[in-house]
Amino acid sequence: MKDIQKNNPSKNYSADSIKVLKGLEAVRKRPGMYIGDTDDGSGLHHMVFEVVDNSIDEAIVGFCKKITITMHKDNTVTVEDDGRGIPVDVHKGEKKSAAEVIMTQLHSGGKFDQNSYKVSGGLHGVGVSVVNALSEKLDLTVFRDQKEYFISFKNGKTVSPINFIKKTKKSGTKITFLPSKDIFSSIKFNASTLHKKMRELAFLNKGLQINLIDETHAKIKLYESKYSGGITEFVSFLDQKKSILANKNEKAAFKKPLYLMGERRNIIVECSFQWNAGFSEEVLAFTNNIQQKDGGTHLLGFRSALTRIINKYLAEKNLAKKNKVTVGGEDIKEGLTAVLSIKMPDPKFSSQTKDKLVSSEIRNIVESIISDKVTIWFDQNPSVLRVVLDKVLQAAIARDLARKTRDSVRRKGTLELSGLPGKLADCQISKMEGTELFIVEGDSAGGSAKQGRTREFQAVLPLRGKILNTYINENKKINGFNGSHENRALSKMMSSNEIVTLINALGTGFRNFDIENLRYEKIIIMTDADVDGSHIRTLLLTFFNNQPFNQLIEKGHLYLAQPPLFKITKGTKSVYIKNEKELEKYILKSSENAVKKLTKTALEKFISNEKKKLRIQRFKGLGEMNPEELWQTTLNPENRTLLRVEYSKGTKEKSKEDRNIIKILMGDEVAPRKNFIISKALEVENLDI
Ligand code: 0RA
Repeated sequence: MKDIQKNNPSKNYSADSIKVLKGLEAVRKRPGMYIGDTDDGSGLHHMVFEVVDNSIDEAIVGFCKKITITMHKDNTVTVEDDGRGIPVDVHKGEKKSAAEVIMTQLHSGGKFDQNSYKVSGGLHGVGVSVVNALSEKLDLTVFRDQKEYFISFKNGKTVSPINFIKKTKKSGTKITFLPSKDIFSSIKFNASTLHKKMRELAFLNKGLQINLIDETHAKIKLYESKYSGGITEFVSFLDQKKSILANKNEKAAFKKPLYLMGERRNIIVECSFQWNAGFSEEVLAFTNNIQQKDGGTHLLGFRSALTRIINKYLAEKNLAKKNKVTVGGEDIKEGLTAVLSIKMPDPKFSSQTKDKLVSSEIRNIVESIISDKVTIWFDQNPSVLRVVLDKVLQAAIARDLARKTRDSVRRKGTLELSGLPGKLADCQISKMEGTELFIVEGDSAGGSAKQGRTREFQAVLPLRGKILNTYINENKKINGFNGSHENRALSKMMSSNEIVTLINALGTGFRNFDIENLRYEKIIIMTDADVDGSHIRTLLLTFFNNQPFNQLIEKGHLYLAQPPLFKITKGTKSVYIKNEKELEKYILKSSENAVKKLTKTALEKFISNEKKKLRIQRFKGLGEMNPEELWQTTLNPENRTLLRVEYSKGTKEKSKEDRNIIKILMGDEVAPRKNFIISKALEVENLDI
């Protein structure tokens, strides 16, 4: 407030500096134009706001500390302040006291004079004379120069000139008015409407005490508003309100909202903001204490400053690139609560209602003040910066995720009317019981499986290439503040189109995962018996190990198919063998008698001789099997072997040990994995490289 005082020439006020523009008849003829709607209550309440705004002007220039508004039983309202008091000296041209001129002439009063600039608000900036014109009765008491003066009006017309009443130590202005019943449909004031506005004004004018006394009921009510924290307290208040409305504790990102203030070219910019864990945005913009619900140039300046700064820090720390996202204004908005308040002479608005600020020079001024101050703030508070960057990144990641899901839904829609992924060859039975989904590697295996299956209860989903490693460290919680860990985890999974397709086929969903919606009883991973195949199997198992998909493991829905590795043909007869061990067993068994006589070393020689007699085919991939072979060996429930995926030692849930091994094998750290491999190297029997 003091800052304005320095530049404020109104201290040298004299009655001469008041310009007389026109009379009040126009106001009574078209009250709506000056005060707002006279039927819905808004105009009626603006009567009070208009008077209070004049007192606020006194507060802005540093002379008024307290404003009291009293609602009386007879519908009159009193607004009293402890400012300098309306001047009472005689206006030379008008031969009336300045107080009388101010109260009876439209557009008179210091604020319309360039020489006695004030940053006054007021809904229409029309001045107290409008209130006088629309009041059946108005009493003005001025406490100034140790004297008390009184003057009264009826429907805007002076009853008798201003009178000295008595000596006083008080200083200030007291206005009591009764709105005209000829003008307003109802003259009953609403305490909560007044209280809300008074609280807002108290937030916007740090340290100013505004009391509202409601005497209209048997029990007198007092509403006190005074905020030494100003707009910082306003932001905390709005944030709490948001939390209550959302019906959950949306924890704030940092302890106290950030606050900054700066002045450039006679324009004061004040701003405070905070992020919380919610999604909604609330940014209020004010010019000279009046809110612009449609924003304007000041808000544009604020937004571009914030977006620029945050992107600058993200780039410096290489964070956007690392997370493969681009951060935009909408990510910064998420969970943001802000109050932007500027005070400037002669603001330009797009309309009478002042809902949008259009003064063009303001954008750059606000942007540069906010950029400078917020940069300093972030540099001095690196921990706050970290939380902000993390929050914004999470929003960007989640947005990216939502887009991917949308795209996948769209793709689905264009490829198949059923809403299932296009690559899925679904089964015919619609109920879940007794059905199986084979997840196979590559299109050629997919082709064999699609032809070899029993269409009635078996579905086939071919995956193209390798899915990403979706290992997510479940013990890691990121500052516990916005569920960001889950977002990050999901986003990691969703970055693979193959997994989005898989989840769509499963039917469970992922954000609102529900195992009840699982579309198949058995989910069977069927990969080739080579290194790539085992790798893909590992990656799929890693995916199913993540929450919430691990419920499929816990409930026993996940299986591994056991396709054969060898086909042995002896004459016209063929047998399929799972692995090397089984192959040896087969050969030994087929020549059991001969074997009995062999010594251990000659053992091995025999096998290699027998092998030569047989035609042994090693399947390099499932694609090499014809559909009939695949059915006979791997798909047919009568012949096949399936391995059920379980957590170790028959436990339904993951043990600490399981967790640890999964972390070693799939986590980002290389060293523990290397140690594990070295320690197990000697146990390796079948190395396929
Ligand atoms: C014109 C000039 C000055 C003060 C005011 C009006 C004034 C108006 C209202 C209305 C309610 N309370 C008010 N307080 C002050 C400046 C007077 C000076 O320079 O001393």
